[in-house]
Order: sequence, then C-alpha cells, then structure tokens
Amino acid sequence: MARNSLTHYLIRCEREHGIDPNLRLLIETVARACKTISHAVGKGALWGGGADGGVLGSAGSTNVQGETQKKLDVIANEILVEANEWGGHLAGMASEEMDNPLGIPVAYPRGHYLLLFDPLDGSSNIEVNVSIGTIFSVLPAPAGMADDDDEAQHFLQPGHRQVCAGYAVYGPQTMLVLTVGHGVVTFTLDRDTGSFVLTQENNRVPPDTREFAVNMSNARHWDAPMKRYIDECLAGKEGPRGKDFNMRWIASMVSDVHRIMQRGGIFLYPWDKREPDKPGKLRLMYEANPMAMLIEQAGGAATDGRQRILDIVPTRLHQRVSVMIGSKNEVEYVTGLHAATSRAAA
Ligand code: P6P
Repeated sequence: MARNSLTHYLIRCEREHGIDPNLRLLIETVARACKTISHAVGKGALWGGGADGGVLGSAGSTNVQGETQKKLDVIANEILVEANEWGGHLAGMASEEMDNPLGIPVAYPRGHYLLLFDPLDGSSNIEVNVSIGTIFSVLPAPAGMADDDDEAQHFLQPGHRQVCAGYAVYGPQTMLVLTVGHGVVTFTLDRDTGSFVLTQENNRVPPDTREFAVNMSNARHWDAPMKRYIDECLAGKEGPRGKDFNMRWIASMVSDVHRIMQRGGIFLYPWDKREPDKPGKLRLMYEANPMAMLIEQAGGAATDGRQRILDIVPTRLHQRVSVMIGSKNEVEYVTGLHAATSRAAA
C-alpha cells in the first residue's frame, strides 16, 4: 500500500490512536464521493451537452434556508447520499440541501455514525469558475437509536462531540483536508491515479495574522464591536493595532478557510441587522462546527463572537451562527471586543 495514501494514513490512526475501522471506511466513502463531485464540478457546462443542458445554473428549487439550489448543489447532494446510504457505517445523514435528516433504508445495514454535510459550499461561485467545496462532519449516533428513527434530535449534539471533520476544496487542485481528532492532514487528488495523496501532515495555523476575510458590503449592518474591529484593521499601523492589514473575500467559506489553514488569517461572518432574528448567515451543524474542529486541531480558534463554536448546544438542525474563525490570537482579540460590549451592555 502506498505510504502516502488516505487509507494508509487512516490505518495508522487506527493503530496509533485506536480510531474505529468503520470510521475509516466511512471517511474513505466520503472521499470517493468528493472525487465524483470534483469531476462533475470540473466538467461544468460540458456535462450533459451544451451550456444550458449542463450542470450549471439553477435547479429551479430552494433549500430550507430559502436559497436557490444550483443543479450542482443537488447533484453533489445525491452523490453523497447514494455513496453513503448503502455502506453500513451510518445511522443517518443530514444536509444543507435536505429539509429533514435522511434515515438509512431498512434494507441496508446501519452503523454508529451520523454524517452531516454541505455538499457544495460557495455554489454561487459555480458559474464564474471560482473555487467551491464540500464540508462534512461526523457525529456518534446516540446509543439505542431505533432502525427507523431518523429524528433530527439525534443530530443536535455540540460540535466538540464530532469524531471527524473535513472538507474538499475544488480549486486548481482538488484537496481533502481532514481531522479525526489527532491534528490536521491534507491530501491532494492525483488525477492520473485517482488517489488522494498525503501532501501535508500536521497543518498549523499561525497564531497571528494581518489578513481578514469579510464581506465589507455588509459593514453598515454590523453591531458596534464588529464595526470597531474592522475599523481598527483598516486604520493600519497608524491605528490601535499598529500594523497594516490585507483583505480577502472569496465568498466560498471552504476557500477562505483553506487559505487560513495554509497561511493564517481570520474569517468573519457576524450577525447583522438585515435579519436581526438570525445570529448570522452560516450554518452551525455542517459549516461552522466542522470548520471549527479543523481550525482548533490546527492550533487556531473559532467563536461566535462570544463563545467557542464547538460548545454551542444546537436546538435546530439548520440553525445559523455568527462565525469568527482562524488565527488564535486574532479570534481572541475580536471576541474580546464583543465580550467587552456585552459587559458594558450588562
Ligand atoms: P456572501 C456561500 O454561499 C456561503 O454560505 C459561504 O460559503 C460564504 O463564505 C458566504 O456564504 C458568502 O456570503 O453574503 O458574501 O455572498
């Protein structure tokens, strides 16, 4: 077996850290599905013949968030469901693209894990050929889950109970970034062999940064601590931070977080007053939680501005959350500004 394959790494984790072989088999299944999604994404308009017959454009439906589903959103979701429903590793699946959790057909064996995913994150970038990705999270299925029980309540576990988190980023390279709780590793898809090859082990996020990622067009809608934080970044070395900052915004969380995983930075999608009853745009269970586990495993931090993302106890499967994630010292700084405001408000 190649010493740099995904399977070799996961078997090492079985032997050195005692991870469950069924978790390895589940991860390998998800990774194979990501290869298939990568192929579909790479074909774009060429798949299905002609610009309108291809996989680009809207599917003519909306997801539970009321967002228009792209054809590739639906295709990616189907690829992950079909790949995982038969294998016998899962007790259920949940997806951004499905209103309710999906139970495992009674004809198939069930396993001890729950798989949650955003099958194609950043899909608004599809038509403009900008990197997008798949985010996934694995939780333990509660003991005693009945075979026909696909209730959402079983998924409502805080992020620190995840046993695995990962993403695939479909960019110039297709890469798989993964943690099973013992650091973060990165694999690059070798299209000649169809294998994910280990290209980085023990990824570490630098604790400090000069680079922030935020959608600046929302600035007038932010609350005071968020406005203060960004104003300080924009003030540069003449300002209170004493250093100049750079900004990036790809509008694909996977791509922005992947950059941070590689060179540090902070990604922010805070509450804003456009939808004051919602804590933010991003989803807790299959976006913020897996990214928070990955970033913490790489030495970074992730909060909602006031508490650690992984400590949030979910109440709804598709609930949203404010996200501040990346270089540890920077996340702690912006979280401190929010805490100070909370204290002042109190
Ligand atoms: P905006 C993609 O739709 C997404 O959920 C994240 O991947 C991304 O970071 C964010 O929304 C972009 O939001 O408001 O800038 O389009």
